[in-house]
Amino acid sequence: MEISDQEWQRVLDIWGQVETDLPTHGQEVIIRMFQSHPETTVHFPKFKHLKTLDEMKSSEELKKHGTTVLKALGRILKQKGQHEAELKPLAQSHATKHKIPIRHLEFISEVIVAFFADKYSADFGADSQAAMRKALDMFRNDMASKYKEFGFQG
Ligand code: MNR
Repeated sequence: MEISDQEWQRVLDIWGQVETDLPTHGQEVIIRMFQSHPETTVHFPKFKHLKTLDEMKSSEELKKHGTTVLKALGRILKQKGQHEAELKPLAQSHATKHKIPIRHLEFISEVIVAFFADKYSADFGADSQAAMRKALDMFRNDMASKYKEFGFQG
């Protein structure tokens, strides 16, 4: 899969805006994932007690997790595909410890694109959305191959 310099530029431009407040963006991504794909919550015993949207919004732990996820994703995207070093430990933990199916990585990818499109309607148009989708597809593909190396079919 080829991602052009211009496409990476689009991805990193929007990321520059996301990075101005990772906790708020991270919180929203996790909450949207839980709400649109409730089956993702099974991986998080630590968030089982959060029943309502208000409880999710008030959880500092959830916000902290969202920040961790976006921080890691940002580090990966900035490698513009040369992300082996960043991806490997993440694939290892998600394959062998958390056991997160690739399908669930697809859910979070969809959520990320939809949320940024809502929040940044002026600066994240069709071309930028397509570029971000390509970058997240690449991320998922590479996660899937690494999963297999770790013996997880995903
Ligand atoms: C932890 C990044 C998607 C479930 C982590 C950690 C990072 C991380 C970093 C902490 C270090 C570690 O354990 O490797 C990501 C990125 C994702 C992603 C980047 C894609 C953009 C998902 C999806 C999940 C999921 C989708 C489930 C539906 C988990 C769980 C933990 C974790 C469970 C452990 C949480 C805890 O502290 O108990 Mn993840 N993720 N993650 N992740 N992720």
